[in-house]
Amino acid sequence: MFLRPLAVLLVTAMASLVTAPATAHFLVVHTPKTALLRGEDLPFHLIFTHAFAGEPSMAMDKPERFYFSRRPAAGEPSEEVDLLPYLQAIDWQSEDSRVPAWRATIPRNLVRSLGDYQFVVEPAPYLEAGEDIYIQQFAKVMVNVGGVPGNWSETLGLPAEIHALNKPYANWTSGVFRGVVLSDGVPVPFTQIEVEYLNHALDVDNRRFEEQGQITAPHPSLEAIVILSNAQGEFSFALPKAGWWGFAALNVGPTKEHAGKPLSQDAILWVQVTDLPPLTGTRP
Ligand SMILES: [Cu+2]
Repeated sequence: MFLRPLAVLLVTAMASLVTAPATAHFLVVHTPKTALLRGEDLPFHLIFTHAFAGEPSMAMDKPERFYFSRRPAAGEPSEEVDLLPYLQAIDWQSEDSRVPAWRATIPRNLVRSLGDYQFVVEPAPYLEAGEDIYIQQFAKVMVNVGGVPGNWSETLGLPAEIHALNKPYANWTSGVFRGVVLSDGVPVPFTQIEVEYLNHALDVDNRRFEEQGQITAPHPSLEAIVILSNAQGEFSFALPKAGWWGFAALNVGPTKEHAGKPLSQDAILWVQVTDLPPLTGTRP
């Protein structure tokens, strides 16, 4: 009886080592624009990588689920639209080799209606051979069409999920983003969240990240910034730079084992940040 809790403790300790800043795996779910004026074809890339460093990337199996959730009309329950048929396998440059990744073009007729679209990727568990553990990152990106509000503030019942308290597509640089870490819908207090900037632009034609990152971090703790949720499972983070910021709550999902090995079910949320444009007019 003593061995098992000890083993769990050891596994937890090892998991925190695995997820130390310099080695933070991150499922990047990228589409160029999340605040749209009208429906248009939406290109997506799904890459299991290291968001700040841009490498190495890991081989990604076909996701178990890829869909969006939207509310057809005010007052109606949200519904899911399966997007798996749009996924295409690609190879993505990772150091000196190429690894499986995914792309999709979501046709504009699926995103014609005004309102919010919560895009979700539920990947298959990934075996991190170096640590002999599985990682499964439930990732969300939200798109809005036309500025009409929708279901952005709804949770979707994922095993590991970040509940957005701000619209992830409507953030000025320096604004504060807030969220709640959930495990099967229940807030997780004092849990670790990694915050990473998508530091390398996607070169989609050559299926690689651009070599030159935008930020050179003077210290590893500024590459993957680690914050904790508070006693209510909430966190906040001031967004210092335009672009994409990823939030990853690690090992919060309820399922802790897969195929006889430890499983880390992580929650990912991507937030797009916009610079304030040059000011015009007279100050009120
Ligand atoms: Cu890693």
